[in-house]
Amino acid sequence: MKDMRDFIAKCEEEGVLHRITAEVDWDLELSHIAKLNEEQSGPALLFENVKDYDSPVIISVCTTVERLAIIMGMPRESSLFDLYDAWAKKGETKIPPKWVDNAPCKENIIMGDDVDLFKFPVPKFYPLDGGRFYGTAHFIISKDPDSGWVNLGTYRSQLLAKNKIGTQFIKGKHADIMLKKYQKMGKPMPVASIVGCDPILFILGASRLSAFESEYDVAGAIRGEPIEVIKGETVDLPIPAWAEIVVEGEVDAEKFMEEGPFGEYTGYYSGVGTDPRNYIDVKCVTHRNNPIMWGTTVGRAVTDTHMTMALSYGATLWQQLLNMKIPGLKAVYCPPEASGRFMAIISMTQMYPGHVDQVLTAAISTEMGAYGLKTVIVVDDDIEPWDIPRVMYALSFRFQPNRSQVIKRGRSTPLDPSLPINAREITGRLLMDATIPYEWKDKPIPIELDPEMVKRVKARWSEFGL
Ligand SMILES: Cc1cc2nc3c(=O)[nH]c(=O)nc-3n(C[C@H](O)[C@H](O)[C@H](O)COP(=O)(O)O)c2cc1C
Ligand SMILES: [Mn+2]
Repeated sequence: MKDMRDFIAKCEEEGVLHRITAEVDWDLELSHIAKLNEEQSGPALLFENVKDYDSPVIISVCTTVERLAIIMGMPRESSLFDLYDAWAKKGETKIPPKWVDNAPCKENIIMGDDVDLFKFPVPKFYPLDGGRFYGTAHFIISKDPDSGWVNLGTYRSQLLAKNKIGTQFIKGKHADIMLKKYQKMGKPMPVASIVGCDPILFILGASRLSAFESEYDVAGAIRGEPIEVIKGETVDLPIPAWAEIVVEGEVDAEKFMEEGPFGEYTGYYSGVGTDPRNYIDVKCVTHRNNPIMWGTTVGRAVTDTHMTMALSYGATLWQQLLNMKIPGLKAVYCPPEASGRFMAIISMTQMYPGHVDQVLTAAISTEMGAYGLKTVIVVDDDIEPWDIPRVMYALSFRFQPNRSQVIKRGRSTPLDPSLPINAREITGRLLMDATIPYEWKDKPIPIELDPEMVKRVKARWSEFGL
């Protein structure tokens, strides 16, 4: 799969994409159809007749585990954990991108004053959103001025003017770290925003790889071949050759525009009004003929964004835990209902006293877990971490508050609505031990049915009228 068009073809073959030919308004109508469709685990939607526009919009790409499996090139019936495990293993080798000289993303090149982003069918998602959001299922490419490390990060972009889109690089995100270096050098940071491409690139844009790791190299590793890239027209950055729409420009750390709010994946609006934020001053746009605009729904779980995060965050957490080489780890589950990032459930085989405590603290020490992960639950290996009724059982009959811990301080996400709106930088964490302690000599004796009696009862079953 090299681009969005391959994904569409594959989904049509598998019967999980639906084309909507009726006219639909980009103003709330499109996003509301998508949200309601996602609540019933519907197909990916390709809107071919968007009011005021000639080009299509695709949405609900990542909403089901089945479609995530299609994107990863895995069997349709794979579980989320199968995808984590494949990602963790393939992602260990890195395959850097390959430069090409000609690319479909250059079919149309628009420079300077001719740039007009209102020519693309950009949706407005929720009633109190500050405007239309050009960048939801997109990512921003930037380069570290010291090391040349190329980063892909998904940071929302509001359409602010015909040649300006907002950015919201939350503190410590890789683009934020880079932007601060450009600021010290007294220069704006060259960037490119990519819309519509091999979906694995967007999922990687939203994943929390460690600093100095390029999302391109991991995408290549998952694909088993390098991602094809081409130089930008005005920026010295590698651009995915098969992208639908490429916005090139620069971000000046000292220039701001009013941005937001946006109906976020927490189910609440980010903030209460607008906030001054940096923006991309667009110098050039290149796009394919009949470019496909791509959006992702946010809002209350579970939507497309939650599924994207459940894969990207869960897979990175699993990979980073495996890299710690702790014995006994069996599986991890990051529930989509928690957006794959507020809660992690880990199942493990205990091998020594204190082993569970090691795993609980390891999870919040990974790059992934050190950011916003609030609750970690460890269960014994007889329970699958995605089997929520069994997890509830363990939380009732094995969990003991006195063997669990509250960590008072850790890095939070400023979007967590459980914290006061002006104090969201630091979060607490809860580490829940829902296992039977390894060191207990006398363990509770589980009730097993008598096998002979089961046989006898089954033989007589019809006699009981059951
Ligand atoms: C749809 C969507 C929108 C997102 N918006 C933002 C955002 O506005 N700001 C931000 O810092 N992170 C945002 N994220 C989360 C980042 O993509 C994620 O933290 C990622 O790790 C950032 O890349 P980096 O690790 O290379 O900095 C968003 C994720 C998704 C899926
Ligand atoms: Mn990164």
